[in-house]
Amino acid sequence: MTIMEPRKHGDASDGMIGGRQSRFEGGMKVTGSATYALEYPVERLAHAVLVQSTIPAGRVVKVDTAMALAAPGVLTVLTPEDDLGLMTAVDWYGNRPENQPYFPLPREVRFNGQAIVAVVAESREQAAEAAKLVSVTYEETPAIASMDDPNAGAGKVMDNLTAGWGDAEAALAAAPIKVEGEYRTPREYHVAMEPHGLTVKWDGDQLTVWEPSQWSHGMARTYSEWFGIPYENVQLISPFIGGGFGSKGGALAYGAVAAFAARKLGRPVKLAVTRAQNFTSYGGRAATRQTIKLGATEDGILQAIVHRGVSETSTYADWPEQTGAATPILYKVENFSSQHRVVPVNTVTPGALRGPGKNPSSFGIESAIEELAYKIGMDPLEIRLKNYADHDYQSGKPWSTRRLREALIEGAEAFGWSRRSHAPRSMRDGRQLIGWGVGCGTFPVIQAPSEALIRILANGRVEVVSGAIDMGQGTYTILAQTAADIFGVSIDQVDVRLGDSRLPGSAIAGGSMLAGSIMGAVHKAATAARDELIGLALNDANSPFRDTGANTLNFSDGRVSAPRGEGPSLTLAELMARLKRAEIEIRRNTLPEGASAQDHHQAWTTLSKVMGPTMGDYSMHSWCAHFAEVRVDEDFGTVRVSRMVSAFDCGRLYNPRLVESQWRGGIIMGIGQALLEEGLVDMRNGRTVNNNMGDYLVPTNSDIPDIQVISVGVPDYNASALGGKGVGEVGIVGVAPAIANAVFHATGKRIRDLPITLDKLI
Ligand code: MCN
Ligand code: MOS
Repeated sequence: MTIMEPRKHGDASDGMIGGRQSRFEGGMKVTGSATYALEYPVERLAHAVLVQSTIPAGRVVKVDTAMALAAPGVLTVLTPEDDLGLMTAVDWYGNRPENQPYFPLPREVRFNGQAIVAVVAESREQAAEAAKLVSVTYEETPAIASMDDPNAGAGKVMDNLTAGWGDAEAALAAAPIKVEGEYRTPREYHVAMEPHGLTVKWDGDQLTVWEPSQWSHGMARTYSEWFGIPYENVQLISPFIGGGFGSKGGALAYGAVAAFAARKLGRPVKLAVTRAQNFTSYGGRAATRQTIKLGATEDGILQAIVHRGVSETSTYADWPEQTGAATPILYKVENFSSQHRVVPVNTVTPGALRGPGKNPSSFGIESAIEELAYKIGMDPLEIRLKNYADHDYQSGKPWSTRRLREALIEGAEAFGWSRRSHAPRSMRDGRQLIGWGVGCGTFPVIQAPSEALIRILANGRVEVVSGAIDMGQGTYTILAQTAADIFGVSIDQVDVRLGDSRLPGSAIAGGSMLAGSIMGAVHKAATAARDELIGLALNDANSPFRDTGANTLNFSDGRVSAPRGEGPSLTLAELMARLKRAEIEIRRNTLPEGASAQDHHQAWTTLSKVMGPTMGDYSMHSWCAHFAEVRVDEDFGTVRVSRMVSAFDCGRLYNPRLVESQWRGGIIMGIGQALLEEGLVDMRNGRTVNNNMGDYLVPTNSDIPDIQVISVGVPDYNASALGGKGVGEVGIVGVAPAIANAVFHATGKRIRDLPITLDKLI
């Protein structure tokens, strides 16, 4: 790319940190030259197709494979009868049960849509055809379809999610103003554009896996542990991913099945999970329900928050969708009590979906605070500012940075909030009722170690190498910018290699933690490589800088020169030639000095070295305020979001163009959550009814209005080495309540149950 302007202080050009460089790999993705996991040209490929259970609970008694095996092209059929000889892998934190076998095709059926059989054939079509001929006999047992099932029970309390201070019940009882509401969110799904699947190949005991991944090292570890082979024997390759949103962080049962089949057949295997199968091959966002009671003074000062939440989990693992995740930190409150339970039902274990916990949690608290505002006749913006939290009341720690007040004020200004009339149904445009609503969001700063390698080549190119992932959020681009910045070269001179477990270790592309982590490592490695080059240039007998008397060198405009512009000026290639160097290679990580090899392995392949937002001296989070305008058709009840303005504090932005795109993407998902998305469960058999993109609705372009995004952040050097906070998830948090609040303003109807569909309004 061309550098648009000379570099000035605080005015970074596109290719530098803080510049608006467009996506480094964008052209490859849109022209089809980016190769995805299922597109690798591997010879002698066999194709696996999954058969999923059709009952919600019970046991596979018998699988009749005779007809499938006799079908054309079929190579093998795997069933619960087969002992695949696999071992259970570690959990996210590195804990591993001793000698625990792993059955990716289990005999026990825990949910409808569980993989129980795999058919492998010469072609995908043959495998799919033969899969229809597999006949499964079940012994069915009673099932709980969802937490609304009368037999579901109250579930179990998650002690680690219980929070409290002051005396919330007493303060609530004594408060002159009280509001109480129950807020619900349905099952939601990632529906990334690229469905799941993998291509897998063995060379002896070396396993190569091409699989879309948010975490190449963590997934490689899982494969190595399943198959009892050294970690180094697995290579997980994932340079391009068509979206993950939390669904591609871990290896899944079908991956074990495909890898086993490949080993058994002595041939590479490809397994494409169908769109329908994607709905049950891993978990989406759990359905949630939460009750919030607020106590306040007559002039709207919060006295107490009592929160009780519950989410669905599976019968075999606890995944809490933490309804109390945002509740304690959005407002100043001296008396607080929160509890979260999980209710086991016959579903695949739910998982992380963009903004896990914070997202449904903000729907609760941001709706409730608005109900309080209306009860006392106060402007919803004013009540938020009035109860502004000066520090984190939960941890007792100061905020590292929290520009939520600025977000509320600047967002309101840009939106034109002062022109709002308070009463519901007081703004209209013909038959359309107009509503304006606000909602706040937050997401924690999560820190993790990372590693990176920098190479300066003889031809003057700079390489950045890391196993980190870019699933669309911009990792390639911001790392290229970092190297370009440090070496003072055009971004065209930088190559970035990512997405391979054999490359240096990296944080997961999850929890909005990757950018801060990997930028720190690349910055450190690139600075060290530049220092090494400076050292050589000042001391090497062949260097033109040797006799300049300089003690450092400048790197800018593609040239290396002595300070004050005196003396020689060389390109990187010219300097490398003079130094007779083929390459300078430096590897650096952000682990503490003296970390052991075991520490390294743990750091890249588990989450055991990850730091939460309050583990240091501060409480660190990203913040946002969303302002939504809706238009509700008075006759039909249809809701359209006609305008959004959102202001964010995410600290320093490494690339504002990509950040704005991240924020908009989150907001668009939030609009989908508010108005469209809802996984429907058949209460008779626990089946996911709308397991396709025709019936599981996500927003299209024509559902999305103009979205204005504003940054109010300042660099936060507690949050990360370069001052940025997390960006990828905070955008979705707080959108749904902003829209629900706008719908209330438009219609006078408070919808506490997402999505806001027209049947709930008329
Ligand atoms: N960024 C920046 N300045 C910062 C922080 C981030 O410029 N201070 C920009 C960078 O372009 C960076 C991106 O924002 O690549 C996201 O950074 P970060 O917030 O650290 O998030 P991660 O890199 O860890 O990405 C994961 C995050 C998560 S957890 C989900 S879920 C999500 C998201 O990213 N899924 C996505 N954004 C997604 N975007 C796309 N296109 N596809 C997904 O599946
Ligand atoms: Mo994001 S849900 O943490 O991958």
